[in-house]
Amino acid sequence: MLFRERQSPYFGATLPAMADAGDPDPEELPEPARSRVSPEAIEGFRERLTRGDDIVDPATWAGSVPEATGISPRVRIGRDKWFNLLWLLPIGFVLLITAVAVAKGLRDIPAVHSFMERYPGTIDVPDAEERAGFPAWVGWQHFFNLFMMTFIIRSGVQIMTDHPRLYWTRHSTPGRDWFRFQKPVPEDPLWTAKQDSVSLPGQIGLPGIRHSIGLARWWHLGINTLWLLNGLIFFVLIFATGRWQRLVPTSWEVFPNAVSVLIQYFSLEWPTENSWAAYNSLQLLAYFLTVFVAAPLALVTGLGMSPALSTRFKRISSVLNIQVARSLHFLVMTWFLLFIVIHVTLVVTTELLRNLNHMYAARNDASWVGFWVFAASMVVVIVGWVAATPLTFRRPRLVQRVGYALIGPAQRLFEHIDSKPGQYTEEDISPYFWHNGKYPESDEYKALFNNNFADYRLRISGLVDNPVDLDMGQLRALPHHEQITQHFCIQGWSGIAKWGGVSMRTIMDVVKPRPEAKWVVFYSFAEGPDRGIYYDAHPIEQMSYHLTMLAYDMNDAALSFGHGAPLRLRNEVQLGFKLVKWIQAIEFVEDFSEVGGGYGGYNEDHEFFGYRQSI
Ligand SMILES: Nc1nc2c(c(=O)[nH]1)N[C@H]1C(S)=C(S)[C@@H](COP(=O)(O)O)O[C@H]1N2
Ligand SMILES: [Mo]
Repeated sequence: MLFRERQSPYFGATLPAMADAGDPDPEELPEPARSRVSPEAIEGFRERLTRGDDIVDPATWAGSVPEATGISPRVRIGRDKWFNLLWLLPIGFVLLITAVAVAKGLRDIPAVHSFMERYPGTIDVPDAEERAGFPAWVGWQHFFNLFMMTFIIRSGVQIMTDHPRLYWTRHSTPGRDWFRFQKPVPEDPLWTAKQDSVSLPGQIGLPGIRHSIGLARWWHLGINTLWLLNGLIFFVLIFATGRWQRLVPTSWEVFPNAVSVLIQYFSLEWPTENSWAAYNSLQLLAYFLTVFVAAPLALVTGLGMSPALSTRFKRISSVLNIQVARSLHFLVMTWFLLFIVIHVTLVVTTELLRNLNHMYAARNDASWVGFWVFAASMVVVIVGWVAATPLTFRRPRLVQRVGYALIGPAQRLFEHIDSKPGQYTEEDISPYFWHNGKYPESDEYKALFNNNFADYRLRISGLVDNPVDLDMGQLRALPHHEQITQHFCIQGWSGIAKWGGVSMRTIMDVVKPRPEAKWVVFYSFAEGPDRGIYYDAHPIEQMSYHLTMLAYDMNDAALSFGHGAPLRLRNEVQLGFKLVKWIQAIEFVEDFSEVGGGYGGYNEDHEFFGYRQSI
């Protein structure tokens, strides 16, 4: 098995946690190589960048990646049996029929009959009249919630298709996924996470096409900030007006009453409703769980996937690691979907007009007013639904800009986290580490590789006092820095590895950036999927973080071809795509607007990613 070979030689052995090599003393650094890098040499790299389009053409998207369909979702049972979830449809149908028969039978039993007389379904609250009815703000918030949910769920599913597997451990080991809608991972040793991604129909996914996670994330994270704001206003208002009492169970009797309602629903003799005044107990529990458990859990599990936060809040992330967070985030979405289906079914089948009047017209009668307001609001939802994907294709830069305006402040905040090493030990190293990206194909790279990088020179230039050319010997002679850290790919997989190399602090001590230098651009030997060399820009502030380094070793062996030989970047507050592999040059710049397409990196230019991705 290939991934066994890639294990650390120490894997499984218990070794003490590693200490940080500490800040090297600049005085002790070896004399930097005499520079042969002229600013022009670096300018040459810029000419080899490409700009990227301002529209999305599905035919040429992401290097003309062909559409790929997944398979029906499966859950793993035991070591390697997979249960196809489509079976839940017939099984669910049979269970439903059975439940109806059982519930009807139960009602004929005298004891059950008296139980249901005792617990009719709705708890009488003495002062319920004070809080009866639905003010207009509830209706508005309900509408905004529903409208935004359509985008959040569609883009969320889209994000998931970029790595269509779920795990309970941060190792993301093939075959250890508990859920997947993609075939088993092929034996191909250089199989990439991008190859593993699947497409969705454009009216389900947002935007649907394969590997469109950059755009999907703007929708997801951007709308999420608005959705959270809507939720926050809702919380403030329900507590300020005392209406929270309609949503929070305050007596244990809610449970027997909920059971009673369940029997009533399944026996098809439905409870008499008076939701204007109070919800029945089952409804109350469902709303309570949705508002006070599922919604906050969606936020917490969402943030649990952030590299910056996970590296900072070690305690929390040891339990809520990225894969647990991602799995729970998916289960929360499943809850929301189930809730929506059942909620809508019951609204329609229990006094539809009265229910619509409650939520859409703030009145308690059976007139058609609420229905027409609802119908108008549905037009807005449908237009939004249908327009979202075409709009994303026509105006991807707008989606990128608005998304960044909404979520950028949080991302910038989380980036100011300079975590110390020591979060993981050798025992934590992943047995399998996914590959990703487009491998270098140039003759120049092949020649260097075949010569074991004897002729390799890392060129560092730009706004520095001391531009240098460093060969592998010189790089290895610089103070050694090691860290065991977790990689967070934007697509959703993760893995822990031990990286050995040179701290970027050491590099900066050698090259001495000028005060004007604000960004550091890393150029690769490899091209991106749309041609033009792969590059990415990082804020200079993060170059002196403890966990920012150039790695030439991985798990105590020289970096392999697939993982970025001879040199790759690690900056642990950022997502994987910013960690350029096969580095050939580094340039210090004032800003990146003149570099490539001007968005801060290859994926930023070509696939509308953000240049800060700490979430
Ligand atoms: N030159 C280059 N570097 C790259 C990429 C790429 O396509 N080209 N992909 C990035 C992405 S998306 C990820 S997740 C990591 C993957 O690193 P790995 O293959 O070592 O896991 O490399 C990053 N660096
Ligand atoms: Mo990635």
